Amino acid sequence: MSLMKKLIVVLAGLILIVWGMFFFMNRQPQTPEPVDQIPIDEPDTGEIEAPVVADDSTLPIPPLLEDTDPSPDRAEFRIIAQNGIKEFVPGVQTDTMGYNGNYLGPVIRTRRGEDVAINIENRINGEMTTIHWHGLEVGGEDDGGPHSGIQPGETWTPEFTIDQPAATLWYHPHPEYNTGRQVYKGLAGLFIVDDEVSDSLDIPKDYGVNDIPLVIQDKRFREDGSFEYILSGPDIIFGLQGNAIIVNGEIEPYLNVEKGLMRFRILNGSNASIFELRLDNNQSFHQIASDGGFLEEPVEMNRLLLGPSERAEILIDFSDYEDGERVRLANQDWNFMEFVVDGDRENDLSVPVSLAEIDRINPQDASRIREFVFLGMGPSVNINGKQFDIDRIDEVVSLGDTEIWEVSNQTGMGMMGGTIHPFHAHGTQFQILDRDGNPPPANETGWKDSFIVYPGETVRAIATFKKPGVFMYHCHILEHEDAGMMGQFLVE
Ligand SMILES: [Cu+2]
Repeated sequence: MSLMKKLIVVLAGLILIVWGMFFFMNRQPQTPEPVDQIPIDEPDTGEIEAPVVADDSTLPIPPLLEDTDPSPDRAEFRIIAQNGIKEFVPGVQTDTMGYNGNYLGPVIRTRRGEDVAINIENRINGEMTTIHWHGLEVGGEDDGGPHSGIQPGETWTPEFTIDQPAATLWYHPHPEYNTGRQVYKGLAGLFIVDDEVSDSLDIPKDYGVNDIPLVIQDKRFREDGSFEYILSGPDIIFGLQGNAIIVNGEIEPYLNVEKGLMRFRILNGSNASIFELRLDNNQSFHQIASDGGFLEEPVEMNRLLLGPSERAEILIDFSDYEDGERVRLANQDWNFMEFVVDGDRENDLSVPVSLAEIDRINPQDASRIREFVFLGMGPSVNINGKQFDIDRIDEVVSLGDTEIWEVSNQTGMGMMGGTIHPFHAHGTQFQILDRDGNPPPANETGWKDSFIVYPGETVRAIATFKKPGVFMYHCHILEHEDAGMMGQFLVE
């Protein structure tokens, strides 16, 4: 970067910091707010009003993508990234993007040990994209980071073997500077891995019936019911937060559920918002899986915190409800989805006592501790003092080594509390050792590829780096990532 550019970045950063300070006084950062709490004087985003919400919108279930290879050991899939138009509010059109459709994409479902080939064609008008398999343990060549650009009209075909436990992963674009916009417009989908453990567990497994994907995102709708990716000053600091929550692309939908145990595979697919999920009657539920697979045993909770890109599978028991009874899913006190109990459909499944064995990585096996420090604010966000440079490798890890990654968030230190940053690294799954020296909560004791780091906090996570190549580590607030809060590590 030239000196002039650096000066401009620093100056812009200072202006935004002052601006940001005013917003901190009026606004709880990081979780989206219902429309009626959004300050009416928020700049640059147009008039924000509640979109007209249809009260009869059912939850769309993303289709399972067809495997066109007849062999049981091999799968071949076809994905087309394309422009679309979607009416989130009836009669009002929003320009969107989707995979094989107008918004979001189908679910890619694979098995451990399977050889997979995926043909991804870019039909987006005049725009490069990439497709990253978030949470998948594959080599850097197939990972779909910023180096794997697919130009318009081109097709990219990564091939890899599924080599990890059953999990709910996802896929999304990862082009340099443009990830936030492409994801916001709708490019994202779930990637499910099955294995013998997921087969053998006595839990809801009927996809779309009692095993339900929930891709939860917030969008900032304008008064007319459309949305655009336009960043205001606070968005550059906090990331873009919406005034409506959509699930699988539908505003505040409802779902008929079995009178019994239901399984939900939840992805926080928002650009920047952290969700604190609960049922409106405070009924407890059980988390059974985190980002990279099943927990050892179910964790009972009545509030689930999920940062951008984090996943959780949960079981909710609806067996005590009457036919037609309604329970709402809320982000804090904001109900955004409704479950309607269908007394004609029952199951008698119960929450298992144990789920899966997880081989604990021994900290003694770590060859080194590597430090990552989140710093800066707004356009100056960085890791270890460096902003992303696609031509620079920041860290080199020996293939097969186990390392402890110590991630600390020193943004805004001594100023105003800083901002939360969710850390994500590609190509591997971590086990969290501790948060500020304390054991992680029970639902963070399984495999994790993304974890929230609070201002002032240090999280230590351990991983074995089994796949070679160049990978990204970054903040998963997409506006921060696009601003340069990202680095590269080479495993060789
Ligand atoms: Cu961040």
